Amino acid sequence: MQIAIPCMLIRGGTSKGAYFLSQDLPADPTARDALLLALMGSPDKRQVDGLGGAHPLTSKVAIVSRSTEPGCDIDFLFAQVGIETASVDTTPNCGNILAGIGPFALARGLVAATGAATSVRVRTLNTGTLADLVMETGDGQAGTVGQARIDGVPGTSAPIDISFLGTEGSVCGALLPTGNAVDVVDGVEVTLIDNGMPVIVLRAADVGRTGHEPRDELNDDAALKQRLERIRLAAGPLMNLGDVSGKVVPKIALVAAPRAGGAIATRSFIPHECHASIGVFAAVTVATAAALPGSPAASVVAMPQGRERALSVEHPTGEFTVRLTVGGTAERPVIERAGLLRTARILMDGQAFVPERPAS
Ligand code: NQM
Repeated sequence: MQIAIPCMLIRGGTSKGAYFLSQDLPADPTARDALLLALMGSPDKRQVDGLGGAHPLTSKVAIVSRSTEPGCDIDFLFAQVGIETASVDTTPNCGNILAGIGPFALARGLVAATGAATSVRVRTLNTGTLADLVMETGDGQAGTVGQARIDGVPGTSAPIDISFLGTEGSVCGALLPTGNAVDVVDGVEVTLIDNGMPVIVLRAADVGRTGHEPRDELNDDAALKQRLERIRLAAGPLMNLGDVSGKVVPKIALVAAPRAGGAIATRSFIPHECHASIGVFAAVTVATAAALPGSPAASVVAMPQGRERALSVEHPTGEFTVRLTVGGTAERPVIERAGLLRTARILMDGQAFVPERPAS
């Protein structure tokens, strides 16, 4: 016998995931995680017996419900499902999968369209972070067609405008968990920072790379990966994350001077594979690091000035523009608001099947 569970597959930004109503999954986290592993086909390098796409960007799950928080519409729990490991990590946020939450909530009747545009406030349960998603709903639908484009996704599709509220210290408890804009870890200057995602930001040049290498070259660079993992394991406890050997955070961002008219070039690791573009919260966090005087990122950024800044973050497949509202002082800038454009598209709505008793 197989169990059928209502499921949507949605591309959110540059990621893709399986979206579920929380009421359709077990409430007990252990039973839920066992079910998610079976649904995604993990552990298996190819995830051939499940819905996962055999890559960290396509092995993601969203668990969604009406919010229990006054003033919020939707609660969203993000889960990063291991591919070759039987792991389900709910530690970090995911801003790309977040982009698909609006269309999912609308399609499942958790929110109603309010005219040409509909705004949905989503609480990400992983960290308590809030985000406002604005979708085009002139035809009563969202996440189907549209004219917006983002680098890393072919063609155009439905725009989802996202504004974040209160992302500082989402997982680490503070924007700068060590209190410093610069620390030295394993002999390298880094910024240990969390503005929605724990990230170690360092100059690519400081680990002997340009920061402009193609993604495949970096993915084949075993010596670099070893070096970055050493830095990551040493940084984990400094970032209040403890032993991070089994965790997907912190991520790592190599930064360099821009080459394509943007503000800063990035190659990010999530954390063991080089990202095809850059994660949403990772981009916000790198942009935030670049605004900190004296930081490694500040030394390479071409920083726009003013209170409202559009910062173009270059990545292996193009660029990602982060809108920052910057307050505070020149010495101690404060990012009051971060916004950005994503797109999303509903790919499938149906039932996912898992064996009643998964084979051991
Ligand atoms: O940083 C990749 C992605 C992400 C996460 C990752 C993300 C974010 O591109 O907000 O979106 O860091 O594993 O989906």
